Amino acid sequence: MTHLIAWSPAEFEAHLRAKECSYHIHHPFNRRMAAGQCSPAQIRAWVANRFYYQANIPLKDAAILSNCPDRDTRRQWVVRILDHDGTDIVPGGIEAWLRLGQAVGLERETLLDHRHVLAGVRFAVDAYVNFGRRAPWQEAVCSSLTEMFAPEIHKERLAGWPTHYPWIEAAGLDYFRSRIPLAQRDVDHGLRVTLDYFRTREQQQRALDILQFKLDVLWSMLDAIQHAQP
Ligand code: AHQ
Repeated sequence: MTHLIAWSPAEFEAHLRAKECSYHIHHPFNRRMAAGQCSPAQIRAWVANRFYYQANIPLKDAAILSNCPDRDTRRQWVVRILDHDGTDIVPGGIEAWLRLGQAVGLERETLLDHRHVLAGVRFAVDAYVNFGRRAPWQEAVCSSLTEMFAPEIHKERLAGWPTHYPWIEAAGLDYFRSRIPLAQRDVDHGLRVTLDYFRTREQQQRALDILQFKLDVLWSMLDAIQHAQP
């Protein structure tokens, strides 16, 4: 086997970022949603199914914490759980998503009991959480790097939904607004861990494969939601 030379950190990051082409912003369902072509029922289905993903992020992040022996990394990673679960002072992302649910006409209980979650969405999200539990913690950190591309999709929703979906109360979009700085903070940390841990060219290719797995998780969720469209 020919011995491949490892990419420099800058080259490695560029290869990671080149996977943007597989990001779910390009999925046909998201293109239709961004163009204002979704019915209220289709928006509600998306919100209810994405809540299963949101509610599972803290479980995935707690699994990474439990696998990570490095105190400094844990001190940086633990904030992700509080960002979603909230504290006595800030309600957090899960509460903000429940607010989005209310803004599109979904009662809290119908999100919290996951009654609308599709088999394909549950399968994809559970695959992600189980990867977080079983993979080396550095690999699980690498899988979160789809958030390199998240600010763009949040900005797309904030720019388009008020015009395309005026029936959705503006406060419901607060979650998207809140994630933009948090995503950028999280990606800075996740990239430092990833660029430091995956050193050889074979390891760097493993990182690209892990990122593709997570891109497929997000893409599969929209496949399931699109397929179930009334
Ligand atoms: O709201 C999102 C979020 O909190 C996270 C955490 C991160 C992870 O740990 O995998 N990924 C992620 C994402 C969020 N929102 C998605 C969206 O489209 O609104 C994007 C998703 C991501 O890009 O991974």
